[in-house]
Amino acid sequence: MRYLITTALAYTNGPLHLGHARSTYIPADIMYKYLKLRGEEVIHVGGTDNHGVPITLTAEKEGKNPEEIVEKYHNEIKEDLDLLGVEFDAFGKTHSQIHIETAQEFYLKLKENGYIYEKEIEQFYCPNCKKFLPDRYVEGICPYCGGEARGDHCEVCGRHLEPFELKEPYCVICKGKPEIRKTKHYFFKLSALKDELEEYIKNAEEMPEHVKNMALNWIKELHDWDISRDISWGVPIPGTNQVMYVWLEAPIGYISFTKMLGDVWKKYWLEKDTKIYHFIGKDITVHHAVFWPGMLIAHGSFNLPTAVISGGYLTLEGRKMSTSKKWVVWVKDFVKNFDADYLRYYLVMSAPLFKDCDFSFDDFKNKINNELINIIGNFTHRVLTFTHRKFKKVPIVDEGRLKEEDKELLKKCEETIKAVDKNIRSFKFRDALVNILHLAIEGNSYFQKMEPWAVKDEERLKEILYTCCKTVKTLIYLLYPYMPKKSLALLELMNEELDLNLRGNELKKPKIIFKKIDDKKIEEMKKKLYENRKEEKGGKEMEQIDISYLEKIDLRVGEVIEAEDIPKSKKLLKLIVDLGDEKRQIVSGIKGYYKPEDLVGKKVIVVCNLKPAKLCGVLSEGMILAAEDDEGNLALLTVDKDIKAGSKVR
Ligand code: B3M
Ligand code: ZN
Repeated sequence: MRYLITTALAYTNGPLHLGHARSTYIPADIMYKYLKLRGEEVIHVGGTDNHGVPITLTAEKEGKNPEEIVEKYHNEIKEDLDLLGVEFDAFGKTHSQIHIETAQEFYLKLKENGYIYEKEIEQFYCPNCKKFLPDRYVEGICPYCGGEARGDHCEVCGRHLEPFELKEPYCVICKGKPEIRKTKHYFFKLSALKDELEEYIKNAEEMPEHVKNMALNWIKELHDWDISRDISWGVPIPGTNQVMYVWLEAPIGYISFTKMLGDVWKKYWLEKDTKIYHFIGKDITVHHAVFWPGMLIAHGSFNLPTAVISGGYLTLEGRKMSTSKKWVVWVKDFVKNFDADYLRYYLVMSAPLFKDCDFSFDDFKNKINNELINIIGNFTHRVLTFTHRKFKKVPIVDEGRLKEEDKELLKKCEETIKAVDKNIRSFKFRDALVNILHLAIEGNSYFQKMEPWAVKDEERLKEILYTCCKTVKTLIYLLYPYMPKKSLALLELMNEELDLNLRGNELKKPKIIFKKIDDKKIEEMKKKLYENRKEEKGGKEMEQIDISYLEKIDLRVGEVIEAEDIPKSKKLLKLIVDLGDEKRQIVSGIKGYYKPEDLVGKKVIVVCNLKPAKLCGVLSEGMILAAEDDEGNLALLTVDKDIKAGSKVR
């Protein structure tokens, strides 16, 4: 059996953050290093995704051309991966000759096999810029909530939009008014592949259950796929002046980049007895478990994925990560302060790969200091220093002579090797790491129980330390895929090779391999992160005001006497509020948090002198106050004992 491991091709529109590392690259690298360690034929192929709207938008934002952006971030991404210790046999770019040719050949084969057809569609066109505008190049007013919206999505009410639904659309490049034009697009007949795809998914034995379920759900409603774009940045569709939709060509990169290795690429993509494992983040599961196998089936020559391993999301300090809100930790900033191996350990140990998990600096510090260092670090250090002091080298003894308790620990080593093998091969990276940790716990208690410092009989002492060293060697071997640098550093102290044998070599002078995490660095990184957040929230610290400023705001207690839904809007409710001497109509963005009927009778706090405005076409004469937290919870401000409607708030 041979194995091809691939990792999702990162968009070259920014460097890597901890989320990328956790969902995709670290688990893939563990799999790769492990299989290699076991002597399997395995390669890891990856690279970057250079086409598509995210790239051109970034280029425009940074005032550069797309090539420059691609070059810059391709290199940064590769450096980030090196810093993490992630190794590749081939690392390519989709903006490269080999990829463009491979993608075009692939496309022509789809066409030859009858899976491509033409259809006329309508698209926005900017007469000023003389180009068709992809969805994200058009902005305007959301027809549902009146907020500012992008061509495909309204940020205010969160709805998905079709570009033609936008009111007052404008071109994001020149702000001009686009027109609607007809254009001929190419479609991939995905819907024709339903049965084949279903059979493939059902029979994919190693496909994780949650991926299977997601894929089978998607297959129920398969639509054909518009695969052409009227832009110039991308892989040209042969015989047209359009380029391929980025999701058609990007996965072909897995093949193109394998070709960088020469003729062996054929073994992986064309010959039997190959397992293909795609490691990805869970948001692109359907692309890898449905669209991509669909393309491969339609093409007809290549091996299909054996498994799509989709890692869960990583939140940061309990909140969703967001690069635009600067709520993010970049790989390169992190490894400036902490060992990459500690990150690898922590991200695996925090949660099973398929579950979402949280990164918190304090938890990171605690797990590393109390678990990794206190257990694994402590055991390996004690054994190596003690053995060095006593014998200068690993004493080799006849295993047949060992005592029951020694044999028991050695048996535990064997069992751990088996358990780790089973777990890693079924993508249970955390379970395998727990197996390893348990072996170290057993090792520690054996050391404690045997009290080697009190053993006078030299032969017995040799047996005990042999057993300990063998356990340390097993730990080093099994830890290597998880923490390659630490593992090699321990190996160096043992003067040993990366295998399961003990040679009785001279030990090097012991030193501490697992150093505790520095509190100061944790505090520094946390401070930096939270400062970004402050900046994001209100620029600098909020300005101080005096009381007269507050007096300008007419705050009063109002009683909600009517509340009704505004069906067109996802967020808004229409309220009639009694202010004692008058009644006002107020539109409030609290739909989803309160049912209209539950609002009636509530006393709320109203800003009465706010300029009237129309929201979603409905007049609003004031605003009611509510508190909102970062997790999206919302609560209305109210009075804590009954008081007349109209009472002033001061
Ligand atoms: N470039 C990145 C993402 O959506 C995307 C992956 C392509 S893999 C073929 O996460
Ligand atoms: Zn324009």
